[in-house]
Amino acid sequence: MHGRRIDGAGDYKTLDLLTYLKEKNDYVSGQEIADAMGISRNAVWKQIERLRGEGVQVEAVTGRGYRVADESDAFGEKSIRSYLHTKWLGRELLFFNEIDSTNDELKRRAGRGAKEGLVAIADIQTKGKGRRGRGWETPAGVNIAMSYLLRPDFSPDIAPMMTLIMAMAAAKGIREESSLEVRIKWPNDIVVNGKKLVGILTEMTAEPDYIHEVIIGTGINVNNESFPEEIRDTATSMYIEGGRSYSRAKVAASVTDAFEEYYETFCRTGDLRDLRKEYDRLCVNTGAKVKILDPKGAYDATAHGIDDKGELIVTKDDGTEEHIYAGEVSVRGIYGYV
Ligand code: BT5
Repeated sequence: MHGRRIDGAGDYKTLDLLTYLKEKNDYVSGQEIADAMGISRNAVWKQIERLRGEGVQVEAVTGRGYRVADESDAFGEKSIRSYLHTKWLGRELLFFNEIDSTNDELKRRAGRGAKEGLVAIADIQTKGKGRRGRGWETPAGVNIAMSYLLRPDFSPDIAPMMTLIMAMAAAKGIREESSLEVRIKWPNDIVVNGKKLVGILTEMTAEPDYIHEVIIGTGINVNNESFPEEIRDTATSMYIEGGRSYSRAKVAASVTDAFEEYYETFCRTGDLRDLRKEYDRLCVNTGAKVKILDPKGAYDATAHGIDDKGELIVTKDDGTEEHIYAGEVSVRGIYGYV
């Protein structure tokens, strides 16, 4: 159904040096690396320099060889790849120290025929985008800005469901790498302690009945120690909530692993029937009182979770049931920012 590239994982010659060094977990001589990977000593040295450029601390001891000392701060193509377990998503992975917006970069590449599964990740975004023309802060050295290029074989009305799947993947990946109680605020914000940790922006190019591409962009606040004045009360980071720093490479890889798995489940049916339960479990609105900000007038209701299309099922105080598609939903008394 999808034009996916499924790469074999095991070819030693293309195996990442970082993965190799981590598996060895001890000093390995330059010659041994060169033999194992089928490359020259000079190429080994160049790859080690690249890893160091990504922030991986590679120790070199005369007579013993190389060893990975510390990679917790590393964030780059090699370090992310070394944690990634996907079959097709991110097998082609672009890393940028600085870019305008990872969504915009994928849009440019999609226009030139880039394939489904391409992932772009950046350290800094100079024009990070939020929804409806808003901006997204992506300062140096602390955030993950990550976008996926997808070409689903479904009608364009599935796009909102893909955003919900992204929210699930972000929540799952972050939970796997931390003990943080992250929750989804329907439809797609990720919150901890009532503050926003992750933002998602889905953009689609489509004909009325055919999708050219869907680009899903995710911004994750990982190691931010503080935020600009305007968002200080509403934004948070894994560092602020967890009291320690986290490996951005690991978080990015875990989220991407989770997305591929959820997305494949979604593709089997073209809706969320097999993911609803999991979504509801992660969603902070399930069972909670919500205020529906309907353009025709706001009203109070109780949320029960999502339906197969990702719409929020609510009952009004008079007992009637509604399925909320568009419009904003706020949860009373829980969030500082709504
Ligand atoms: C979003 O918009 O939450 C979607 C953000 C998507 C960002 C990703 S990063 C990778 C990809 N490339 C892009 O260019 N974008 C995507 P929205 O719900 O409109 O929230 C934006 C609002 O959140 C802003 O107006 C600020 O008030 C606030 N904000 C800005 N930066 C923030 C941050 N880092 N953390 C929390 N809140 C932030």
